[in-house]
Amino acid sequence: MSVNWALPFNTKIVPKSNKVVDINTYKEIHSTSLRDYKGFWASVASELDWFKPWEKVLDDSNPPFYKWFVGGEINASYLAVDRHAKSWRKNKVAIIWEGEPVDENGNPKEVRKLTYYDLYTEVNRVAYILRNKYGLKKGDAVAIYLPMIPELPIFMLALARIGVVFTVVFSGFSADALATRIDDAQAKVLITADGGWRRGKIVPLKDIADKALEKVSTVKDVIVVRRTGQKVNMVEGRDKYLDDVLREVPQGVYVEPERIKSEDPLYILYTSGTTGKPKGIVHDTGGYLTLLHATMKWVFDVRDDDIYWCTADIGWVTGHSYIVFGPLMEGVTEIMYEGALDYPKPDRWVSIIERYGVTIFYTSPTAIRSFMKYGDEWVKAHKTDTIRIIHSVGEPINPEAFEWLWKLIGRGEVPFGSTWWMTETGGIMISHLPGLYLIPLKPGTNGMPLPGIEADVVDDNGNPTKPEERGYLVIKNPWPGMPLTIHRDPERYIKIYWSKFPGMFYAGDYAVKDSDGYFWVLGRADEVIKVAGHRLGTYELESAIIEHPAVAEAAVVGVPDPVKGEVPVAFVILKQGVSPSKNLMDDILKTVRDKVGPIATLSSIYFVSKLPKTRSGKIMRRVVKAVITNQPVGDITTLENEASVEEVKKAYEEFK
Ligand code: 6R9
Repeated sequence: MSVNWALPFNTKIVPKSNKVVDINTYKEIHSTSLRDYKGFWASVASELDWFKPWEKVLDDSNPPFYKWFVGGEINASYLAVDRHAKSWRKNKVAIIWEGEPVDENGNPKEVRKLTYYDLYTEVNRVAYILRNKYGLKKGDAVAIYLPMIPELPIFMLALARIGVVFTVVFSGFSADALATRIDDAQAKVLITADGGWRRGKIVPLKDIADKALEKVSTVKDVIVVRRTGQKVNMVEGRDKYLDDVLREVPQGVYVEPERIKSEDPLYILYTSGTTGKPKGIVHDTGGYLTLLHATMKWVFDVRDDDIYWCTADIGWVTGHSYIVFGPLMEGVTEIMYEGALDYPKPDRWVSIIERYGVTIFYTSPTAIRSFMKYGDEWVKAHKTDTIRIIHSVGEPINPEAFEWLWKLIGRGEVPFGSTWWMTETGGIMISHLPGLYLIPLKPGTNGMPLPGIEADVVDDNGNPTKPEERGYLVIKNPWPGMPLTIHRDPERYIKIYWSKFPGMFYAGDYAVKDSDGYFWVLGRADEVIKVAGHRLGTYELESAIIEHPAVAEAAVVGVPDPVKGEVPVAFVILKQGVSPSKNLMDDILKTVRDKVGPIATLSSIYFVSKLPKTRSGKIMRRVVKAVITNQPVGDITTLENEASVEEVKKAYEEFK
């Protein structure tokens, strides 16, 4: 294959597809959908199976606490399993799962294939114990801390079935992070596993969970899934293995799915923000499922003969929406894997594509850049011509990474988009739409807002920016899938998202619209960083550093990284009398890993004696970041101590 690299900037690519339209046609379709966006979304929602139809499409009497499809009754578990189990899809494979350990030939030792009927049976069995043995009911909350095994979606669906709100905590978070989330959600039961496999090692989830449970008082019962099989501490009367509990379940149990009100919560997912502890984003049921249904069709164009693969972890929103609820609701066959994409060999990901004949591939720019680093040969050794659609998510995609994957596995012809959305939006908002109308692609862009979604880029005063001018990304209309609130903190919900620009949802991202009207999301405008696509608050990392007894103050900023997009670096002021050392550095790194989790590894620590601050004493991270990335520092009239700028620069350059 001869590859013509480096497409010029802003190249328009017309993929092979019968859905291609020009941008003006799309703009017309889009503005028509907005003329009556409530009616538009109502027509999408009517494609779902409701137990009872809604009385009102949108209750907007108390903004920004919007309620979609009020009066309607629905159940996510019913949509994801019962419907298929009762149809011709009964014996269709829902989930193909492979574990991490491999045999001497490099093939996965464990592969589980669950049909829709298997999934239906398991969800009912688990729902039965949750309701009958543990007494869980509507209004209760449960926390889930599991690795990527089929029991994770099974528990999520079982809880949704009986109307119990759950919060999934990513298995790369620490005991402290788990405890904070359990406590905020007031979870009564914790679902975990003995461990999970990651890069040849066992992540000791039960041990971590035990530490978390020392700090919280709400959890009365713990259910442990046996995965890795090592001995773990089981607390009498509190902890039980799932297989032991399931043994008591009568054969063929059926748990009637609860009739959930559309505006009732489905789950809480914690995410990082500018300041303070992580926020519990609460998603509703009817609106959320409507957006997922639309995006599965428009963005992924799923069909019954597809093998769909979203490489995210279910611990993040991408996994909730596009591994669990979206694909299963649509009845697709999907891949789920444990471990890493490049372990034990750099080509694990392409070997999965080849082994199962993946047709739709949804991944992240960080993953693509890490594959690139290993070289093309690993990819070329595998058959990937089943691929027909690619999308990426989590961070801006650089044109080089786009082009590399598009040419190597997309044969330079398949639709390939970068879907913009966030935990708060519930599902995809800005994207190319291979299943609906496809505008020409451009490497690096996000494309256009979906029909029914009024997104825009505005300046500091909330006015639309001119083409190519940087501004803030906002959403101007309510949309199905929007948050209900921040759990136990509605004031914060208003303040963070709805106060910067009255009447508009502020996403916290910088973006531009180009002269064709395409959206390009550039990155966060706040103190959030995306490390390998994972969302972290610099504030959380700083709070962890400050817990170290030798540290007086700390500022964390994200700096560009060729693979991970961004990595966190810390500038630390030590307490009087403490001198910097390599040991101290390692010790601070360990503190952060213990407090937040292995995903929060600082890439470097620089010791300084002062940090740029405002006269009121606030650390100016913006200035720190500008200095070390060689950008103009901008307005520093509020800076209290100019010498600090030089010091940060010096510390960074000396140790770089
Ligand atoms: C789904 C998810 C949200 C933040 C968001 C933005 C960044 C996500 C992107 C993207 C550019 C894309 N982001 N997708 N930036 N292009 N296609 O990632 O949710 O973890 O809440 O992060 O991720 O900065 O604000 P979440």
